[in-house]
Amino acid sequence: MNKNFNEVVFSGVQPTGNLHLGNYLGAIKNFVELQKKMNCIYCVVDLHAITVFQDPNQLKNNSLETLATFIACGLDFKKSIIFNQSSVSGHAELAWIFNCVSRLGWMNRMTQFKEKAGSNKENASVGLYVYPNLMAADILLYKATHVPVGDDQKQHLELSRDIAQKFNHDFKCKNFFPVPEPLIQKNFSRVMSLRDGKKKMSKSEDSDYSRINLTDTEDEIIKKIKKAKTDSLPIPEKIQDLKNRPEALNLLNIYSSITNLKVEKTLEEMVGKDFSKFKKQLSDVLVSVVCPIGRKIKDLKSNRSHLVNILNEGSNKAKKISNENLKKIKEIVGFIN
Ligand code: AQP
Repeated sequence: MNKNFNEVVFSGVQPTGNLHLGNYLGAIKNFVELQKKMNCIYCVVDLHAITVFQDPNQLKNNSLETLATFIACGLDFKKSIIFNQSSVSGHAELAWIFNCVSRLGWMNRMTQFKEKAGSNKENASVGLYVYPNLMAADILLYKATHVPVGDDQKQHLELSRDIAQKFNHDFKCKNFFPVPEPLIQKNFSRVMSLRDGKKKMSKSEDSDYSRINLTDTEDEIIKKIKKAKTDSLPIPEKIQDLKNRPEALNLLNIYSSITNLKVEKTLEEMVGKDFSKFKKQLSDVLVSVVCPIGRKIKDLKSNRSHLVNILNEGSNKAKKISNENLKKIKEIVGFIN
Protein backbone atom coordinates (compact mmCIF):
# COMPACT_ATOMS: atom_id res chain seq x y z
CA MET A 1 0.00 0.00 0.00
CA ASN A 2 1.35 3.47 -0.92
CA LYS A 3 1.63 5.87 1.97
CA ASN A 4 0.10 9.34 1.83
CA PHE A 5 3.10 11.59 2.43
CA ASN A 6 1.01 14.65 3.25
CA GLU A 7 -0.37 12.97 6.31
CA VAL A 8 1.83 12.61 9.36
CA VAL A 9 0.76 10.67 12.42
CA PHE A 10 2.22 11.38 15.87
CA SER A 11 1.38 9.73 19.16
CA GLY A 12 3.10 8.90 22.41
CA VAL A 13 2.86 6.63 25.40
CA GLN A 14 4.24 7.42 28.85
CA PRO A 15 6.79 4.99 30.29
CA THR A 16 5.09 4.94 33.67
CA GLY A 17 4.79 1.20 34.22
CA ASN A 18 3.23 -1.86 32.68
CA LEU A 19 1.12 -1.02 29.67
CA HIS A 20 -2.38 -2.40 29.86
CA LEU A 21 -5.34 -3.38 27.74
CA GLY A 22 -6.58 0.26 27.71
CA ASN A 23 -3.31 1.44 26.16
CA TYR A 24 -3.51 -1.40 23.64
CA LEU A 25 -7.16 -1.16 22.58
CA GLY A 26 -7.38 2.62 22.91
CA ALA A 27 -4.12 3.50 21.19
CA ILE A 28 -1.44 0.97 20.18
CA LYS A 29 -3.72 -1.32 18.14
CA ASN A 30 -4.60 1.74 16.06
CA PHE A 31 -0.91 2.76 15.76
CA VAL A 32 -0.18 -0.57 14.10
CA GLU A 33 -2.93 -0.15 11.48
CA LEU A 34 -1.90 3.43 10.70
CA GLN A 35 1.73 2.60 9.95
CA LYS A 36 0.50 0.74 6.85
CA LYS A 37 -0.95 3.88 5.26
CA MET A 38 0.67 7.01 6.72
CA ASN A 39 4.06 8.30 7.89
CA CYS A 40 4.00 7.55 11.58
CA ILE A 41 6.07 8.84 14.46
CA TYR A 42 5.65 7.05 17.78
CA CYS A 43 7.29 8.29 20.92
CA VAL A 44 8.06 7.00 24.39
CA VAL A 45 7.13 10.22 26.16
CA ASP A 46 9.56 10.23 29.09
CA LEU A 47 9.34 14.03 29.55
CA HIS A 48 5.63 13.57 30.25
CA ALA A 49 6.35 10.73 32.66
CA ILE A 50 8.42 12.92 35.01
CA THR A 51 5.49 15.30 35.60
CA VAL A 52 4.95 12.82 38.45
CA PHE A 53 8.15 11.69 40.24
CA GLN A 54 9.75 8.59 38.68
CA ASP A 55 12.56 6.55 40.16
CA PRO A 56 15.44 7.09 37.63
CA ASN A 57 16.36 3.40 37.25
CA GLN A 58 12.72 2.43 37.01
CA LEU A 59 12.18 5.11 34.34
CA LYS A 60 14.97 3.63 32.20
CA ASN A 61 13.47 0.15 32.52
CA ASN A 62 9.98 1.40 31.81
CA SER A 63 11.14 3.28 28.72
CA LEU A 64 12.71 0.13 27.28
CA GLU A 65 9.66 -1.90 28.27
CA THR A 66 7.37 0.60 26.51
CA LEU A 67 9.48 0.32 23.37
CA ALA A 68 9.44 -3.50 23.66
CA THR A 69 5.64 -3.34 23.97
CA PHE A 70 5.36 -1.20 20.83
CA ILE A 71 7.36 -3.77 18.87
CA ALA A 72 5.62 -6.76 20.44
CA CYS A 73 2.24 -5.27 19.46
CA GLY A 74 3.36 -5.00 15.83
CA LEU A 75 5.03 -1.62 15.37
CA ASP A 76 7.86 -1.84 12.88
CA PHE A 77 10.81 0.49 13.46
CA LYS A 78 11.69 0.32 9.77
CA LYS A 79 8.25 1.61 8.79
CA SER A 80 7.67 4.10 11.62
CA ILE A 81 9.96 6.45 13.50
CA ILE A 82 10.15 5.22 17.10
CA PHE A 83 12.19 7.09 19.71
CA ASN A 84 12.20 8.54 23.22
CA GLN A 85 11.10 12.12 23.68
CA SER A 86 13.97 13.38 25.87
CA SER A 87 16.52 12.48 23.17
CA VAL A 88 15.13 15.20 20.88
CA SER A 89 15.52 18.58 22.56
CA GLY A 90 13.12 20.28 20.16
CA HIS A 91 10.16 18.95 22.21
CA ALA A 92 11.17 20.95 25.28
CA GLU A 93 12.13 24.01 23.23
CA LEU A 94 8.83 24.19 21.39
CA ALA A 95 6.94 23.47 24.63
CA TRP A 96 8.43 26.66 26.09
CA ILE A 97 7.27 28.68 23.08
CA PHE A 98 3.82 27.13 23.48
CA ASN A 99 3.79 27.96 27.20
CA CYS A 100 3.83 31.54 25.98
CA VAL A 101 1.12 31.01 23.33
CA SER A 102 -1.28 28.95 25.43
CA ARG A 103 -3.58 30.77 27.89
CA LEU A 104 -4.04 30.19 31.61
CA GLY A 105 -7.78 29.99 31.11
CA TRP A 106 -7.31 27.11 28.69
CA MET A 107 -5.08 25.25 31.17
CA ASN A 108 -7.56 25.73 33.98
CA ARG A 109 -10.18 23.79 32.04
CA MET A 110 -8.08 20.62 31.67
CA THR A 111 -9.84 17.87 33.55
CA GLN A 112 -6.89 15.45 33.59
CA PHE A 113 -4.85 17.88 35.70
CA LYS A 114 -7.70 18.10 38.17
CA GLU A 115 -8.01 14.29 38.31
CA LYS A 116 -4.26 13.64 38.60
CA ALA A 117 -3.49 16.47 41.03
CA GLY A 118 -6.46 15.44 43.17
CA SER A 119 -7.24 17.43 46.27
CA ASN A 120 -3.61 18.45 46.84
CA LYS A 121 -3.25 20.79 43.84
CA GLU A 122 -0.68 23.02 45.55
CA ASN A 123 1.70 20.11 45.73
CA ALA A 124 1.41 19.02 42.07
CA SER A 125 4.35 19.79 39.77
CA VAL A 126 4.16 22.77 37.43
CA GLY A 127 5.03 20.26 34.69
CA LEU A 128 1.80 18.37 35.34
CA TYR A 129 -0.13 21.60 34.89
CA VAL A 130 1.49 22.54 31.55
CA TYR A 131 1.62 18.93 30.31
CA PRO A 132 -0.90 19.70 27.51
CA ASN A 133 1.41 22.40 26.08
CA LEU A 134 4.21 19.83 25.85
CA MET A 135 1.79 17.45 24.15
CA ALA A 136 0.97 20.17 21.59
CA ALA A 137 4.73 20.64 21.03
CA ASP A 138 5.21 16.88 20.50
CA ILE A 139 2.60 16.85 17.77
CA LEU A 140 3.34 20.17 16.06
CA LEU A 141 7.13 19.79 16.09
CA TYR A 142 6.57 17.26 13.29
CA LYS A 143 3.62 19.17 11.80
CA ALA A 144 1.58 16.05 12.45
CA THR A 145 -1.89 16.04 10.88
CA HIS A 146 -3.36 13.06 12.73
CA VAL A 147 -3.11 11.91 16.33
CA PRO A 148 -4.38 8.47 17.39
CA VAL A 149 -5.26 8.64 21.09
CA GLY A 150 -7.74 7.20 23.54
CA ASP A 151 -10.87 9.19 24.33
CA ASP A 152 -9.27 10.38 27.61
CA GLN A 153 -6.83 12.53 25.60
CA LYS A 154 -9.50 14.27 23.50
CA GLN A 155 -9.46 17.47 25.56
CA HIS A 156 -5.67 17.77 25.35
CA LEU A 157 -5.82 17.33 21.61
CA GLU A 158 -8.41 20.08 21.32
CA LEU A 159 -5.95 22.32 23.16
CA SER A 160 -3.23 21.41 20.63
CA ARG A 161 -5.61 22.52 17.89
CA ASP A 162 -6.22 25.83 19.68
CA ILE A 163 -2.48 26.40 20.12
CA ALA A 164 -1.78 25.69 16.42
CA GLN A 165 -4.46 28.17 15.37
CA LYS A 166 -3.39 30.87 17.83
CA PHE A 167 0.27 30.56 16.81
CA ASN A 168 -0.65 30.80 13.10
CA HIS A 169 -2.82 33.81 13.85
CA ASP A 170 -0.52 35.69 16.28
CA PHE A 171 2.57 35.30 14.11
CA LYS A 172 0.64 35.88 10.89
CA CYS A 173 1.78 32.60 9.35
CA LYS A 174 -1.49 31.19 8.03
CA ASN A 175 -1.46 27.38 7.78
CA PHE A 176 2.11 27.09 9.13
CA PHE A 177 1.03 24.55 11.69
CA PRO A 178 -1.62 22.08 10.55
CA VAL A 179 -4.60 21.80 12.88
CA PRO A 180 -4.22 18.15 13.97
CA GLU A 181 -7.14 15.75 13.78
CA PRO A 182 -7.80 13.22 16.54
CA LEU A 183 -8.11 9.59 15.47
CA ILE A 184 -10.20 8.06 18.21
CA GLN A 185 -11.62 4.53 17.90
CA LYS A 186 -15.28 4.93 17.03
CA ASN A 187 -17.03 2.05 18.72
CA PHE A 188 -15.07 1.78 21.91
CA SER A 189 -12.59 4.44 22.88
CA ARG A 190 -12.24 4.12 26.66
CA VAL A 191 -11.45 0.86 28.42
CA MET A 192 -12.72 1.04 31.98
CA SER A 193 -11.35 -0.40 35.21
CA LEU A 194 -12.33 -4.01 35.96
CA ARG A 195 -13.24 -2.91 39.50
CA ASP A 196 -15.24 0.23 38.69
CA GLY A 197 -16.91 0.72 35.32
CA LYS A 198 -16.98 4.48 35.76
CA LYS A 199 -13.18 4.88 36.06
CA LYS A 200 -10.76 4.39 33.17
CA MET A 201 -8.32 1.49 33.24
CA SER A 202 -5.03 3.06 34.27
CA LYS A 203 -1.43 2.17 35.13
CA SER A 204 -1.49 4.29 38.24
CA GLU A 205 -4.58 2.69 39.81
CA ASP A 206 -3.49 0.96 43.04
CA SER A 207 -5.23 -2.36 42.51
CA ASP A 208 -3.63 -4.61 39.89
CA TYR A 209 -7.04 -6.32 39.65
CA SER A 210 -8.39 -3.16 37.98
CA ARG A 211 -6.46 -3.82 34.76
CA ILE A 212 -5.11 -6.46 32.41
CA ASN A 213 -1.41 -5.77 31.90
CA LEU A 214 0.06 -6.78 28.56
CA THR A 215 2.61 -8.84 30.50
CA ASP A 216 0.03 -10.76 32.57
CA THR A 217 0.22 -14.56 32.48
CA GLU A 218 -2.66 -16.79 31.44
CA ASP A 219 -3.47 -17.52 35.10
CA GLU A 220 -3.46 -13.84 36.02
CA ILE A 221 -5.80 -12.95 33.16
CA ILE A 222 -8.24 -15.73 34.08
CA LYS A 223 -8.19 -14.69 37.74
CA LYS A 224 -8.67 -11.00 37.01
CA ILE A 225 -11.59 -11.60 34.65
CA LYS A 226 -13.18 -14.01 37.18
CA LYS A 227 -12.93 -11.30 39.84
CA ALA A 228 -14.02 -8.46 37.53
CA LYS A 229 -17.08 -6.65 38.86
CA THR A 230 -20.38 -7.41 37.08
CA ASP A 231 -23.97 -7.82 38.18
CA SER A 232 -26.38 -10.70 38.52
CA LEU A 233 -28.41 -10.00 35.37
CA PRO A 234 -27.87 -11.98 32.16
CA ILE A 235 -26.57 -10.41 28.95
CA PRO A 236 -29.35 -8.30 27.38
CA GLU A 237 -30.40 -8.10 23.75
CA LYS A 238 -29.94 -4.38 23.25
CA ILE A 239 -27.09 -2.01 24.07
CA GLN A 240 -29.56 0.50 25.60
CA ASP A 241 -30.26 -2.05 28.33
CA LEU A 242 -26.63 -1.71 29.46
CA LYS A 243 -26.99 2.01 30.17
CA ASN A 244 -26.93 1.57 33.93
CA ARG A 245 -24.61 -1.45 33.93
CA PRO A 246 -21.15 0.13 33.26
CA GLU A 247 -19.12 -2.92 34.34
CA ALA A 248 -21.16 -5.30 32.16
CA LEU A 249 -20.89 -2.91 29.21
CA ASN A 250 -17.13 -2.61 29.70
CA LEU A 251 -16.55 -6.38 29.55
CA LEU A 252 -18.75 -6.70 26.45
CA ASN A 253 -16.90 -3.81 24.83
CA ILE A 254 -13.54 -5.40 25.61
CA TYR A 255 -14.68 -8.69 24.06
CA SER A 256 -15.96 -6.90 20.96
CA SER A 257 -12.85 -4.82 20.54
CA ILE A 258 -10.50 -7.79 20.90
CA THR A 259 -12.51 -9.90 18.44
CA ASN A 260 -13.08 -6.94 16.06
CA LEU A 261 -16.86 -7.28 16.34
CA LYS A 262 -19.44 -4.54 16.79
CA VAL A 263 -20.87 -4.72 20.30
CA GLU A 264 -24.36 -5.25 18.79
CA LYS A 265 -23.03 -8.40 17.11
CA THR A 266 -21.56 -9.62 20.41
CA LEU A 267 -24.92 -9.06 22.12
CA GLU A 268 -26.64 -11.00 19.36
CA GLU A 269 -24.25 -13.93 19.98
CA MET A 270 -24.35 -13.77 23.77
CA VAL A 271 -27.92 -12.72 24.63
CA GLY A 272 -29.32 -14.52 27.69
CA LYS A 273 -25.93 -15.87 28.84
CA ASP A 274 -24.81 -15.49 32.45
CA PHE A 275 -21.69 -13.43 33.03
CA SER A 276 -19.91 -16.44 34.55
CA LYS A 277 -20.11 -18.24 31.18
CA PHE A 278 -19.31 -15.10 29.19
CA LYS A 279 -16.25 -14.45 31.36
CA LYS A 280 -14.79 -17.80 30.36
CA GLN A 281 -15.05 -16.85 26.67
CA LEU A 282 -13.65 -13.39 27.41
CA SER A 283 -10.63 -14.88 29.22
CA ASP A 284 -10.01 -17.23 26.30
CA VAL A 285 -9.87 -14.43 23.73
CA LEU A 286 -7.80 -12.23 26.01
CA VAL A 287 -5.29 -15.02 26.66
CA SER A 288 -5.01 -15.69 22.92
CA VAL A 289 -4.20 -12.03 22.16
CA VAL A 290 -2.39 -10.77 25.27
CA CYS A 291 -0.13 -13.73 26.15
CA PRO A 292 1.76 -13.80 22.81
CA ILE A 293 2.38 -10.05 23.23
CA GLY A 294 3.65 -10.61 26.78
CA ARG A 295 6.00 -13.38 25.63
CA LYS A 296 7.43 -11.11 22.90
CA ILE A 297 7.95 -8.28 25.40
CA LYS A 298 9.93 -10.62 27.65
CA ASP A 299 12.00 -11.82 24.75
CA LEU A 300 12.76 -8.30 23.47
CA LYS A 301 13.67 -7.08 26.94
CA SER A 302 16.38 -9.69 27.20
CA ASN A 303 18.31 -7.85 24.46
CA ARG A 304 18.76 -4.38 25.90
CA SER A 305 21.34 -3.16 23.36
CA HIS A 306 18.99 -4.01 20.48
CA LEU A 307 16.29 -1.85 22.10
CA VAL A 308 18.73 1.02 22.71
CA ASN A 309 19.83 0.85 19.05
CA ILE A 310 16.23 1.09 17.87
CA LEU A 311 15.73 4.23 19.97
CA ASN A 312 18.97 5.79 18.70
CA GLU A 313 18.05 5.11 15.08
CA GLY A 314 14.60 6.61 15.65
CA SER A 315 15.85 9.68 17.43
CA ASN A 316 18.32 10.47 14.61
CA LYS A 317 15.44 10.40 12.14
CA ALA A 318 13.21 12.47 14.44
CA LYS A 319 15.98 15.08 14.94
CA LYS A 320 16.31 15.60 11.19
CA ILE A 321 12.64 16.55 10.85
CA SER A 322 12.38 18.48 14.09
CA ASN A 323 15.57 20.55 13.57
CA GLU A 324 14.31 21.71 10.21
CA ASN A 325 10.89 22.65 11.57
CA LEU A 326 12.30 24.27 14.71
CA LYS A 327 14.61 26.48 12.63
CA LYS A 328 11.56 27.86 10.78
CA ILE A 329 9.61 28.24 14.02
CA LYS A 330 12.44 30.23 15.60
CA GLU A 331 12.60 32.51 12.58
CA ILE A 332 8.85 33.10 12.79
CA VAL A 333 9.03 33.89 16.51
CA GLY A 334 11.95 36.30 15.96
CA PHE A 335 14.85 34.43 17.49
CA ILE A 336 18.28 34.91 15.91
CA ASN A 337 19.69 31.51 14.92
N1 AQP B 1 -8.34 3.17 29.75
C1 AQP B 1 -7.99 3.59 28.54
N2 AQP B 1 -8.83 3.41 27.51
C2 AQP B 1 -8.48 3.82 26.25
N3 AQP B 1 -7.29 4.40 25.96
C3 AQP B 1 -6.43 4.59 26.97
N4 AQP B 1 -5.19 5.12 27.03
C4 AQP B 1 -4.74 5.08 28.30
N5 AQP B 1 -5.67 4.51 29.11
C5 AQP B 1 -6.73 4.20 28.31
C6 AQP B 1 -4.50 5.65 25.86
O1 AQP B 1 -3.19 5.10 25.82
C7 AQP B 1 -2.30 6.06 25.27
C8 AQP B 1 -1.11 6.17 26.15
O2 AQP B 1 -1.49 6.65 27.43
P1 AQP B 1 -0.39 7.12 28.44
O3 AQP B 1 0.20 5.95 29.10
O4 AQP B 1 0.56 8.00 27.77
O5 AQP B 1 -1.14 8.02 29.48
P2 AQP B 1 -2.48 7.88 30.25
O6 AQP B 1 -3.61 8.16 29.35
O7 AQP B 1 -2.34 8.78 31.41
O8 AQP B 1 -2.51 6.34 30.66
P3 AQP B 1 -2.68 5.74 32.08
O9 AQP B 1 -2.66 4.27 32.00
O10 AQP B 1 -3.85 6.35 32.76
O11 AQP B 1 -1.33 6.16 32.76
P4 AQP B 1 -1.07 6.80 34.14
O12 AQP B 1 -1.81 5.95 35.12
O13 AQP B 1 0.41 6.74 34.26
O14 AQP B 1 -1.59 8.20 34.05
C9 AQP B 1 -3.07 7.38 25.14
O15 AQP B 1 -3.43 7.58 23.79
C10 AQP B 1 -4.28 7.16 25.99
O16 AQP B 1 -5.38 7.87 25.47
